Formats: sequence, structure tokens, C-alpha cells
Amino acid sequence: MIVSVILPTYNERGNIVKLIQEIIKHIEKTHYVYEIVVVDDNSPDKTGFLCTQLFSKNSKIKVFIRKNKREFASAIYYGIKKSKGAIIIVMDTDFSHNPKLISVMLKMIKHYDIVIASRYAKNGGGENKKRYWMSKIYNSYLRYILKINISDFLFGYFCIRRDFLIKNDLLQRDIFTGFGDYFIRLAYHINKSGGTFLEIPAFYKSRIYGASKSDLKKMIYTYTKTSLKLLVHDIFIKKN
Ligand SMILES: Nc1nc2c(ncn2[C@@H]2O[C@H](COP(=O)(O)OP(=O)(O)OP(=O)(O)O)[C@@H](O)[C@H]2O)c(=O)[nH]1
Ligand SMILES: [Mg+2]
Repeated sequence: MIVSVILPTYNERGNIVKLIQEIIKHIEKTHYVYEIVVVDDNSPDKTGFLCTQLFSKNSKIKVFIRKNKREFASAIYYGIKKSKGAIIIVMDTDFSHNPKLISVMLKMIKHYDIVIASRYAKNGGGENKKRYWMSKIYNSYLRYILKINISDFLFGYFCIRRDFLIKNDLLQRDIFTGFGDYFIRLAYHINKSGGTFLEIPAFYKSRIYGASKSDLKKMIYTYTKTSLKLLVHDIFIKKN
């Protein structure tokens, strides 16, 4: 069975090479055949170019440089479409997501449709305490509004079965758009399709190299709009 690890990158020159090496190290300890799919949105720091140069002889590493689009969620969608694994892992490329968890995810995905790394599962946590608590409060709001029993909608590190996505028609551009809001939509639709979730504990490490691409005010606005839209959708489908 093939596993595809999807890595969206934007200005991650200081992280990406070491991260890919770490992913290889951990995934090779499992029995899975794998591919690593980098989707770089033409980073000014030449992250994509660096990967192409360094890994050109390794056919397991596929690098796509998108010249005309810069959008996190659509880069993930693009990577999934270009990949072939029966199992898909999506992770950030700034070491906030620990590659060690890959083997746990691969073990557990045999029993669930999606395995989500969560800061709020027992034994999880986060280095930046302010971010940890703010996100915890916002996650409680999302859980209440959407009635989905997961503790972390906002971490963005997960493992999912491709057949589940295809069977339930979830590989849609409308879902994979924007920034972290795409995962709120994805979780909502997985839940509506009767998917099974498992959360495993994760510890969020703050990035050491590079700058953040996220904008807190914009995120709160977009995520709230997304959740309210889904709530309205839910009320509408319950009425009909
Ligand atoms: N392809 C692509 N990747 C992106 C884009 N924006 C962010 N990324 C990547 O998505 C991941 C998450 O972005 P971050 O900047 O780390 O966002 P964050 O985790 O909220 O912010 P930090 O506090 O810096 O960790 C990283 O791997 C980025 O390189 C984008 O527009 N296109
Ligand atoms: Mg990050």
C-alpha cells in the first residue's frame, strides 16, 4: 500500500530538506511504500527549486512548483490530486508537526477514516501557551457549533484514506480553499458522510526558521464565517 505525504510549502528553505530527510527516516521504519509530494507556490526563497535540485534523483520525491497560484488549501488539493497513495498524510513543513507521528497515524488509519493529530488530546500540548489557549477556546466554539466530537480543528496534521474521500465525493475544490478553514469544511463533510475520527496527541512546536504565513485577525474572521455557513447548511439539510 502506498502512502503519499503532501507538503505545501511557501518560503521554507530553512526547513524543507531536513524535514524530508526526517520523514524518510520515520516512514522507512514502517512497511509502507511511500511518496513525498511537495507543492511549492513559487516561493521567493526558492524552496521548490531547492527541492528539485537536491532530490531530482529520488523518484519517491515529487516536486511541483505552481507559478500562478498562491493558496495553502488549494496546494494541498493539488498535491492530493497529483499523488497516488491509498493513504494520504498532510502536514506543515516548518517542524510544527512532528514526523515521528507518521508511524502512529499509519497504524491507526487501518481502523478509522481519518486520524487527526491534536494538541488537546490527552498528553498533547503546545509550546506557545497563548496560542495554545486561544486555539483551545476557538476549538470549543467550533465543536459546539458544528457538533463534531473532535478537539482540534486547527492543527492541520492528519492522515486520511483516499477511498473514503472519493466514495463520499470530498475531493472538491470548494472544500480545499483558503487557509486552515478548509479543514473545518473537510471535518464537517467527513462527519456528515459518517466518517470515523481518531485523535492522537501531538505537541505543537513553534517554528524556528522562516516567517509565519498566517494572519490571526483574518483567520478568526474567515473561520467564524466558515463555521456559521456550515451551521446554516446543517439547519437547511435537517429541514429538508
Ligand atoms: N504551497 C503553499 N504553502 C503554504 C502557503 N501558505 C502557507 N503554506 C505552508 O503551509 C504551512 C503552514 O503555514 P505557516 O506559515 O506555518 O502557518 P502557521 O502554522 O499558522 O504559522 P506559524 O506560527 O509560523 O507556524 C507551512 O508549511 C507553509 O510553508 C501557500 O500559500 N502555499
Ligand atoms: Mg506553522
